[in-house]
Amino acid sequence: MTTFPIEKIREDFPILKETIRNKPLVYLDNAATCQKPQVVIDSISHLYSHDYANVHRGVHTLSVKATDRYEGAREKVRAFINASSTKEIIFVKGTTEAVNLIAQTFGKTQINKGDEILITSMEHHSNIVPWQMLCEETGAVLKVAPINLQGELIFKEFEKLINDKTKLVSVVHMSNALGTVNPVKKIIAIAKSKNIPVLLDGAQAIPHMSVDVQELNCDFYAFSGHKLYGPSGIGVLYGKQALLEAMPPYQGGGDMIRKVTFDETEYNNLPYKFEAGTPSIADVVGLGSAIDYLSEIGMDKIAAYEAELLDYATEKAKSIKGLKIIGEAKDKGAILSFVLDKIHPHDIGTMLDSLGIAIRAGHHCAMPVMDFFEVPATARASFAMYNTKQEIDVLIDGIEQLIEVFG
Ligand code: C6P
Repeated sequence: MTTFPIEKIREDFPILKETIRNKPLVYLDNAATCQKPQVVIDSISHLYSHDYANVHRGVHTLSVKATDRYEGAREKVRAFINASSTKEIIFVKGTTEAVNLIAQTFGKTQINKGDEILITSMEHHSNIVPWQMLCEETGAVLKVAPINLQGELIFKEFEKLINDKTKLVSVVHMSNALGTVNPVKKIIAIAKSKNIPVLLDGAQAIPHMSVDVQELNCDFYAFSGHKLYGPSGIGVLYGKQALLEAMPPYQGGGDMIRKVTFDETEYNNLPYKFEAGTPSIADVVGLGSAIDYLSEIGMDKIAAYEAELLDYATEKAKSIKGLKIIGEAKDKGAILSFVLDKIHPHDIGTMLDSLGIAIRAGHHCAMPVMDFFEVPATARASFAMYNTKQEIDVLIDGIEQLIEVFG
């Protein structure tokens, strides 16, 4: 048993004191978005109350203060994922925008007719659709590496799909629908041996484990602030400097330029070349506070605690007759996707809500995963560091109750 400061952590999240339908809230929809600690809420409020102005534009004191806080948060992100420079940290709206940015810039300039982009069959739609759109525009081909019935990537098949035509490998670090943690180091090593760049969709991995982009040696890493205890509407694209330098801008406008005439425009240095327009200043600052908060607790401690939660929940779930877990990879993050005999996942979600338990029921924006497992949807309980075994007991009791009612 780890000595994880769970009581103190729960105190830090005001929403956890809410009641839903007269029951204490049991929030198990963290893969969709997670709740915010008071320090994040306060940092946004403090910025707007004391330090707010536009960034990079004014010589006045408030603008300098706001710019310092904005750029300070960029340095926090850099340190958190161990990028070698803040030039490699691009603020975007979220994982979805990060993948689209790569597709529309790197993709449009480096990927041509007949070239191949390799993904896996456990991807979120955000790591499928932007590539389909690019393939439609360029005539490139999307290749999909298969998974097995445990929800693991079949590495041998993945390896076979890499060839001279592969121009990008883009894979999810941790699956939102299954919880599978992909063998990303192995994936990157094989891609690198053939000089193929790798993009990791880190939307789910980032809140659950420590991520070191230099150690991983990935070329791009994308994640969303709202799944990392930070605000929604902000996310990060990490990219290796040399690749980012060579890429054209994503959008045109203020801040991404050095000089504009009607004849031509000279683009700004990294990272600003990719940050057109007034950014989401307060959300960046809030994300910086979330990173401070997590760093103080320690990502390794969080990972160890959540592994205990997942083991506990998995064991209990397995003891329920008629419950089938979807996604049983050996290496798995804190996500429990399941179906029940004869009860539709939406009914599971609605019934659990009446007990104050928030889970997600649906296809989780991963329809091909549902097709593979031949289910229309799953019920998904996803855990965060503020969840407890007692809450898992409430979930398991709730499932048992609904089996009695519907089953
Ligand atoms: N998954 C879920 O309930 P955005 O929406 O841009 O912040 O993140 C998109 C995204 C990309 N990749 C993965 C692996 C994800 O899990 C998500 C978001 C949420 O599972 C909402 S669909």
